[in-house]
Amino acid sequence: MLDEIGGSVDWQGLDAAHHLHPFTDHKALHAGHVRVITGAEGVFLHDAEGHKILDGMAGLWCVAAGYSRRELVEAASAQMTKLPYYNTFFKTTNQPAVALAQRIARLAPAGLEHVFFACSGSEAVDTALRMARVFWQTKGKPNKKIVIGREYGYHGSTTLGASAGGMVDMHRQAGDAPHFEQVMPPYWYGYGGQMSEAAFGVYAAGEVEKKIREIGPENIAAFIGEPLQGAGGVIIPPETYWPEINRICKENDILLIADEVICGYGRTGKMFGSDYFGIEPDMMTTAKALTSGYLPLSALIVGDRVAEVLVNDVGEFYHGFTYSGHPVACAVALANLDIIEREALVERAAHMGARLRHKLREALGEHPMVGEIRGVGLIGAIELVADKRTRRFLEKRGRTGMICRDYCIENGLIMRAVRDTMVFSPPLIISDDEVDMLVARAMRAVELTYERVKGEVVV
Ligand code: PXG
Repeated sequence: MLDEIGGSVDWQGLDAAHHLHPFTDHKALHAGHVRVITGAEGVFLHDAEGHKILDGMAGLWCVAAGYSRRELVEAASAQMTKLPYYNTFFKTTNQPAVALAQRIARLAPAGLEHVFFACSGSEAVDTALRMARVFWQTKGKPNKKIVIGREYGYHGSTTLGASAGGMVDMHRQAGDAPHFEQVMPPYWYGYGGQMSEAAFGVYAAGEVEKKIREIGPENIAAFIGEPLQGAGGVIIPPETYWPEINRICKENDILLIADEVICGYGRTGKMFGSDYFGIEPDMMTTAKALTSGYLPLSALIVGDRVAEVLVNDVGEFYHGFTYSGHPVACAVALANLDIIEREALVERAAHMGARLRHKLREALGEHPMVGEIRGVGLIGAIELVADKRTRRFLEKRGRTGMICRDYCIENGLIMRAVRDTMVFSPPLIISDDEVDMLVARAMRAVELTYERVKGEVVV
């Protein structure tokens, strides 16, 4: 047991010797310092060196209910004692999986009534993409295979997920399956030029329409998009964008997949990002906050149009995972949704998010290096720029973000840097005082960063 090994173990050395990390340059990691996280409670993490750090990212956008929730531990323990595992393949099911599927169908927008379980967001995306193509095959349109995604989109790290996403570094490393296309993201701050946000939203949606005309709707299975693009830098589309996408997908008979892996279960101040933005999806991929990250679980929520074909016409869908509908993960998800509903965490995300943005704007809104502070519910971003009047980014994009991220950690706050965009997504249970603490630490980090790069910034 770890505790029995005690304090004499060189965890960092062993990590370097044996542990391969996700999305990591290992040589750079080994030259530096890996932080050993040893515990957590509420919104705080503890590391092996005794630091207590405010987790402004809720892990990786997932720990909605906060750390150290006994209820979730007890739900897992009770289910492990009763039925730790059984599969859902061969004419079997289990009670937590059924109860959770029903619960999710109740929470989801009308017309999305069926749920396919997997373990990760990537697997949910992969499932959605295969299901979309099988849907069209079954309808006698096997050429409808192409999936349109967006630059800076993130849909996970399986080969199909990487290909659907818009991260070019992933495409370059064998994440470039055929039949995927990308269009511009609805990133007004970066790409909006002289257009108003509303006009730019229509313009960016028009790029999807243009792409459809170019490749022909008879070749396109689906459009996939995050309601707001999380990993790409919390890119929040203008409110004109999604209504246009709804229309374009309908007119061209293309399935609309909303990737709700970050937005789902309250992050935006609504239960789903689709509720917030008025998206009318045929399928929604969800994961992360479904269990608050306590166990790996994802749920693809399937709308009636696709479900009817799947159930009545496809025959066997040759797809699934050993752990699809895992009873322990589903039991934890049920307990987690109890917390989210009982503590009104969705509503809390809306009002705490408003408070957080208000306080950030008070603290940093006038700062010469801060171009924009944006957010929806408890997810948001601070754009660090060279010239806030012209929205010009800093030279060597990404360098300043890294500096700021390191100052955040030194000051007891985890924020992620995406290029020079500082992003945050704290647990939905964050309190007033903790919001104030987050803002004070972010402000200090931005000021320290400014001292390092102010030569580049127009005052
Ligand atoms: N879709 C979206 C929208 C995501 O944000 C996935 C799919 C894939 O989920 P899994 O569970 O397979 O990781 C994600 C995951 C980051 C970061 O650095 C973001 C994610 C994962 C890891 C890092 O922002 N999002």
